[in-house]
Amino acid sequence: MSDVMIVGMPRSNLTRTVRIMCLEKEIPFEFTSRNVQMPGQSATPTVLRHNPFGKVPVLIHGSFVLYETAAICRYIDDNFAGPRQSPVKAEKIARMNQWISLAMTRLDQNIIRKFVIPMVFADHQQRHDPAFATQINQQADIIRHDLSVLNEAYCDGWAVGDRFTIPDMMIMPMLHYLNVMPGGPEMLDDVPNVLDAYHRFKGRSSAAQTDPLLPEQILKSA
Ligand SMILES: N[C@@H](CCC(=O)N[C@@H](CS)C(=O)NCC(=O)O)C(=O)O
Repeated sequence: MSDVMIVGMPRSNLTRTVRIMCLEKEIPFEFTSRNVQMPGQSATPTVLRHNPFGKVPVLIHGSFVLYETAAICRYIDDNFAGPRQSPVKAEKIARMNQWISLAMTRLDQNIIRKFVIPMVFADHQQRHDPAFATQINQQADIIRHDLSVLNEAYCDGWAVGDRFTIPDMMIMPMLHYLNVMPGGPEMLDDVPNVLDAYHRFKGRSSAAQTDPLLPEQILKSA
């Protein structure tokens, strides 16, 4: 039995990030969704016991409990043997930290929390409300802007040069969701460097092993 446990939801993009991290680092781990809330529901006592903010993923390593995706990824990279998932040179480390920060504070909000989740959970009435459509269209414009910035960053293959590192583990699962939303594939078609990285990500074993198996398109139209 492994002494590393990831607590999360199979379809949570951030839970997927830390599972990918463990796989890329080649460390054995267990993944559990037991007693974790369903999406959109209140945090369960189990999750709250591990994380007072009620969010997943949570890492349990022996008696050490850690929450926040970025902190978990850095902890795994720094404390386990296995292939290093971060660069070595100071400038590249700084660049990696810049993208980790942006992925967690901006991209996750703009793509997942303000675009994917509202569309997936909108009821029939909301979906036919012009104000909702306006809000989603405005959000799509923000995402297009963010993707155009990412496209420059991905000019050498990944967010930080030619190696798959921690920010890619954060960003690629977000793009997986974007790609199954109405208009998502078109947004990705406009950013060839990002699209190419996304295709290469899908070819990785860590991506295949954590695939949330989404339908090809979650919604027919917004
Ligand atoms: N800042 C947290 C955010 C975690 C987060 O938002 N997790 C989502 C799943 S991807 C969650 O727990 N949602 C369930 C809920 O809000 O009840 C991190 O980086 O780990």
